[in-house]
Amino acid sequence: MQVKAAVAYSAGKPLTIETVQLSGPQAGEVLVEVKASGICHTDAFTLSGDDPEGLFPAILGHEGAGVVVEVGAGVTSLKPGDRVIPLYTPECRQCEYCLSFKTNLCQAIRLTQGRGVMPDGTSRFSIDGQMIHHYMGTSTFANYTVLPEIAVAKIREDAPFEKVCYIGCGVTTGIGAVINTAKVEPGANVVVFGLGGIGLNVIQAARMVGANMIVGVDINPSKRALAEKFGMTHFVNPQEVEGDLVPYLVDLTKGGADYSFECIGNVKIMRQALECCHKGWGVSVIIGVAGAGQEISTRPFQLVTGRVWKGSAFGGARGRTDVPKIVDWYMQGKINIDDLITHVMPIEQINDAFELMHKGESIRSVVTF
Ligand code: NAD
Ligand code: AHE
Ligand code: ZN
Repeated sequence: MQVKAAVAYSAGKPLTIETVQLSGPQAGEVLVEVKASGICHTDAFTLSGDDPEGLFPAILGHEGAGVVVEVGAGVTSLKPGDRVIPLYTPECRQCEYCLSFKTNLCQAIRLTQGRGVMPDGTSRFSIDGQMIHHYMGTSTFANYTVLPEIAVAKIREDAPFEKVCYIGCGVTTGIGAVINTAKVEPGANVVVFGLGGIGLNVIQAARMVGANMIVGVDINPSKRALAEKFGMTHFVNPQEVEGDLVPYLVDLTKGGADYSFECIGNVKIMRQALECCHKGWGVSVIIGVAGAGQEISTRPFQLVTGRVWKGSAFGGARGRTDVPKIVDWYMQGKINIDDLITHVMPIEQINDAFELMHKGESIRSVVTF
């Protein structure tokens, strides 16, 4: 079938709206009509050329919501008409990783996903006979996409696509990092670096679980008001701090953060996020994604003296199990998504969405088809 897609032909170039050929779902796959897709910083990261796994040409996008229109042979958990959220972290419930219950990183299709193809090793997308890569197994910047059944979360019928698409990455990542990865407890002091689409969800989850101080750190002062609305109690602009940021934050939190979260993707800030943690027990969670060749460093003494460095992918969430629950939380008014979606635009304007992100003028832009 012919579909409308924003194609990334090469690193650092704007996306191009094209008519692309999409072949139907094979056994174990489903065809989904994508109704809306958020734009996450990770899409910009891959488009920039910094992603070691970045492949071109590709159809990016991993924060979508839509409707199943066709299922391939053997698909049992989904049917045409089901509302769904594509999962870049699938949940097969059979692999060693899923069965361990120690991680959400299902590895059933990770290899082919990283190579930009479906589990059978081929792509469903092409343009004039030229193969186009899938991205993160989801490729939601197209009005139709094909997904493995295990990479699809079925959600309730009344959930609005333009809002719940954000649960496909940013909301779940931020909230899950607090609840699943760090397991922040009531009364904890939390420091959040980066008040964008991820950091603000970390803040709303920290408030939900009853954190005491919620310190937000960002170089863009325009993020302050919304962060306060979501629960931030103290704002720190590193550019206005005299001297080193780390001792400033340790002082502010009276000994250091119980939990810190890096939501930027900057390895220097990851170090600050670890080192502002409380001696003896502070836990720092890396969420930000850093480019090829970047490495983190600290004095081992920081760890010897009890600080813990952790990472979190998709908020530690098991997608098919947890995503429908987070959709319910939104529908019940337990979490705020509406205020974080600052821009909605047709797919034709997708390059404007990237520009708004780079200028720091959006939290989440959502494209519709
Ligand atoms: P975003 O662009 O919306 O937000 C980034 C924020 O960081 C902005 O508010 C910006 O002003 C701030 N910032 C930039 N440099 C800073 C600095 N030096 N000091 C303080 N603040 C600074 O991005 P996002 O969509 O929220 O994504 C954040 C990061 O999380 C990205 O690296 C993204 O790739 C990553 N991410 C990871 C996962 C995961 O599963 N681990 C999921 C989604 C996103
Ligand atoms: N491909 C990159 C890493 C990108 C990355 O870390 N992705 C996160 C999700 S970011 C969503 O916005 C993730 O889930 N990682 C786990 C995984 O298996 O990819 C690289 O450095 O190679
Ligand atoms: Zn993302």
